[in-house]
Amino acid sequence: MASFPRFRRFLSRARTLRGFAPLALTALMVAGAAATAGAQQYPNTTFNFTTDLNEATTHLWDSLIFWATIVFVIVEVGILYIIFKFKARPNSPDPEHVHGNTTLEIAWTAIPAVILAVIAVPTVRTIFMTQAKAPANALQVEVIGHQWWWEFRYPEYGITTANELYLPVSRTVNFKLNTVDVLHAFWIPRLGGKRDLISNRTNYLWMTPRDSMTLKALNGFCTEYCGSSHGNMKFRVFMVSPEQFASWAAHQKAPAVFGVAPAVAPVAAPVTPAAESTTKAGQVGVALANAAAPAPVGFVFPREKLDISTIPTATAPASITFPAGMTGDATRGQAIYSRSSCIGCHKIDGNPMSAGIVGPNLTHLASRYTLAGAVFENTTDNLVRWIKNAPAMKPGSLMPAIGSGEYNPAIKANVTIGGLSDQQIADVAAYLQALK
Ligand code: HEC
Ligand SMILES: [Cu+2]
Repeated sequence: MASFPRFRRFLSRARTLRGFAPLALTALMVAGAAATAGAQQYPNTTFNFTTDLNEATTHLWDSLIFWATIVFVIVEVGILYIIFKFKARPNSPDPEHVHGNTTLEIAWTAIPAVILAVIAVPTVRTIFMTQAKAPANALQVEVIGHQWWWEFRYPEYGITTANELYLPVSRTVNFKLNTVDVLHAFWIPRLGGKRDLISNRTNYLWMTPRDSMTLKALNGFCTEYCGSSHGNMKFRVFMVSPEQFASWAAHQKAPAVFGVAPAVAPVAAPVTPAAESTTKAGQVGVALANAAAPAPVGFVFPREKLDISTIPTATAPASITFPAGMTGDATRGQAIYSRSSCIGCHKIDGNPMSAGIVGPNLTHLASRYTLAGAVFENTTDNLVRWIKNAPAMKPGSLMPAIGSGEYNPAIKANVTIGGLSDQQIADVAAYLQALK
């Protein structure tokens, strides 16, 4: 049995550790402060209470950590006690040899089994919750993974867009996850759990963002390695009020306004000569109004509300040169675009020539903040360079180099036939920038 003097020696040794107490306390306080500052300092932290989904998983995590910490402390104290108490000392006799101890063995099997069983209850409950079917009135958003960008469709609104997701707060959103090529995984850390996009299979993920998320800009990521630009396959999430969402959706749903022919006046029914002049005048008025009416631009997430972490910082490589200050002409650009390879890969609603589905839908490109998997800011400088040589901007990009004379890795040669001059690229960029 433990002799009392030995225990006192143990204690006196422990006392020499007292000097470290202030240090340990400081470390604890720093850790605590960091955890509190989490949301601002770590914009992509997952431990939030911003949706029902992450509330459930964060609670589960917190309670598991709580119980695990208690177990950890008990075990560590036990280990330290035994180390000090039973260590070999001068003249101590050989320890007693034992062969098994049924009571102990049952205890150290049963206790962990009970702990695991207890932990399993909230775990399984949370798993069932996150795997359940979404409520029927949820907002459906189809998420389609492409190497290396995201397609988002809102079937309820007839919208197809890319890399930037608008979500109304306080309505459940049900993501339907598919991929056109390899595996990807969809993750918006601030809103909760990630889920894989698997070939030939449909996965779902749903959550209800809280009101407090209104006007927050968040980051989204691909979290399943999917090839050379996996790290460049990001997206943005703009949390908005239901009214703002309705305004955004109404505008996104409408075709691009630039370059769309004014509505043709209906063939006039036979009219009496007296009425004719006014009718004609009215028709002319209508046609002019259509041609000149400023495009009603729907709600766009306000720039000043963008979190700093959602503004891309990547810059185009210096190898893609472009004459400074060269400006383009949107009308000319529309014509060039409409007879270039672009139309085979991109869709612009309102431009009947442009019906490709290989690349992102460009109908309202100018209402987006980012380009190419949210890797670049949507600026003129980046846009012209992207059109000129996308693969040099983003390794592996499935959009080919289009600038005349640029190296196109897809064909291991420089672009000749069909290549665009810098002026033509500036024109095309001006056209795309008119697609608000
Ligand atoms: C062979 C198909 C193909 C052709 C041709 C093509 N693109 Fe692309 N484009 C893509 C793909 C794929 C992407 C997505 C690349 C990525 O982000 O990895 C893309 C991305 C873009 C983007 C960024 C869109 C966004 O939302 O991030 C713009 C702008 C663009 N293309 C414009 C053009 C223009 C203008 C032309 C013609 C001069 C053109 N593209 C020709 C396939 C193509
Ligand atoms: Cu990926």
